[in-house]
Amino acid sequence: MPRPTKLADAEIQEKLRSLPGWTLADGRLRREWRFGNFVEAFGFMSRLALVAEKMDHHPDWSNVYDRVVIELETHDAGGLTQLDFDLAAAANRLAENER
Ligand code: H2B
Repeated sequence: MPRPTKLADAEIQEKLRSLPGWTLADGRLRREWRFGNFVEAFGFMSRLALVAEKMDHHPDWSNVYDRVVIELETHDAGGLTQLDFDLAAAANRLAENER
C-alpha cells in the first residue's frame, strides 16, 4: 500500500478544525483523556490497538491508571499525514463509546 505524503501546514490547520480535542504539539497530533478507571482506559487502548494494526499505523502513547495520552505522527514521512488524522478520528469515536 502506498504511504500517504506529508501534509502542508495549511492542510494540517484545516483538518485540525474538524478534530475535537486534538492539538498540535511539536509537530505531532496530541490528545489526553481521563477515563473512569484503569479498565476503561485500557479497554479504549485495546480497541484502538486493533484499529491501528489494521491500518498499519501505530500511536505513540502512554497510560497512567485512568489517563491516556496519545501522540501521532507518521515516522516514515517525517511529519503528519492523512493516516494520523484518520487514526485520531478513530480514537475520538472509540473514546466517545467508552464513556
Ligand atoms: N506508524 C506510524 N505512526 N508511523 C509510521 O511511519 C509507521 C507506523 N510505519 N506503523 C509503518 C508501521 C511501517 O513501519 C510498516 C513497515 O508499514
